[in-house]
Amino acid sequence: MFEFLKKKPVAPTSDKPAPTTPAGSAPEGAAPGAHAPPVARGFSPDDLVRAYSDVQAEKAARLEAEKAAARVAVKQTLGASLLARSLGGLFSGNPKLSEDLLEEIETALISADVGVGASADVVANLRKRMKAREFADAAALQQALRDDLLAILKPIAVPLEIDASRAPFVILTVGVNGVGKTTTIGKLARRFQEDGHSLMLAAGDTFRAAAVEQLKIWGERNNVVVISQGQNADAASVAFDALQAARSRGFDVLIADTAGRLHTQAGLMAELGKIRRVLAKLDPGAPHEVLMVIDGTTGQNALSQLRAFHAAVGVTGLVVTKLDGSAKGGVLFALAREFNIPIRFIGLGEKLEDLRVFDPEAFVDALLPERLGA
Ligand SMILES: Nc1nc2c(ncn2[C@@H]2O[C@H](COP(=O)(O)OP(=O)(O)OP(=O)(O)O)[C@@H](O)[C@H]2O)c(=O)[nH]1
Ligand SMILES: [Mg+2]
Repeated sequence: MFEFLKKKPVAPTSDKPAPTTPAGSAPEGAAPGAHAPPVARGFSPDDLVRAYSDVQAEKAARLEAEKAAARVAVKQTLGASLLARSLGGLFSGNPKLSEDLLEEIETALISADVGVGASADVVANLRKRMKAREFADAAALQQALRDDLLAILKPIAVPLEIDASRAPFVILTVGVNGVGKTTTIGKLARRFQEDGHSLMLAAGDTFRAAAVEQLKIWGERNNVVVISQGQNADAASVAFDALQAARSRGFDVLIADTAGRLHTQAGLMAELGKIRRVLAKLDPGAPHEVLMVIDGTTGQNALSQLRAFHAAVGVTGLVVTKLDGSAKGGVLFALAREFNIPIRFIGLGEKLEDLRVFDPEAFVDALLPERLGA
């Protein structure tokens, strides 16, 4: 990032006080200065404007390329899901329009976690239009199904934007055990770094020593500062320290990990509310994003999980992971219909690039056959 600035003579050094790491663990080689925003002094306003446009253009080009790659990856992964296989099986034989076909579509949707309500609505609309003779053939019906499915997802496809005016932009990551929170944080950290944001992590999963280590090791490898207090520390206190540190050291983004917890454990759910309140003492707007990670193979239980987490901590964005596994592919529709909470990313695997910005068109197209057979 800021390639343009890098080519310039070295700017005068910052006169900021030497950074400290309260209760933190700055990894070796992760000099805080390396993460500080570029120093503006020594450059003319024009230089800065040009540098900013360069960065924006670079980011836009990367997003376009990423979108195209994501389309292919989503098709490959979701194309193997139960929903895609069922719909593919139904449509690929170019079936006759009939009530049986509608019932089979409804069964395919319900079986793939779309939810009874959403499935019934979609099919009722298709039935109405079929009776009105709006469809000449199965291809027209499939097109209408595509539009209806897309209409469910589009309102909640809102990408996560880091608002630079609210730095440090605080992301609190929550979810039940083993859904992929910490892995997602690693993937997000890489993404934000590529976007030119300086960032810090808070090891807020204090239940297990291994959890703190997992994040610290990741931070060391990737030159990211991780604030931790070790096992059994108060998670809210870790988050508070981390926000103080991120603020005094001028970081753009702070991502806080939390321990996985069952949505039915009232005490643990209340702890999330405490983290939220403690952060708000330092910055009334924090956390700016409460990102809930949901395992895409969970099925309808995902709805109860989201309901409980939303009540406890006010979820503002979702990541649905493991859509590459035994996920049936439909749970996003059920989530979208019941909650008006944006799906920010989907997880298609364990590698860094497997976290994809949620693109509803790519998603729906991956579930439907490209062309109908004879
Ligand atoms: N196949 C697949 N595996 C994933 C995905 N995201 C995460 N995982 C795997 O899920 C497992 C659990 O991931 P973690 O990131 O440790 O999950 P967590 O939510 O932090 O777990 P706790 O902290 O124990 O609650 C790891 O083996 C990850 O590699 C995904 O999109 N697809
Ligand atoms: Mg974890």
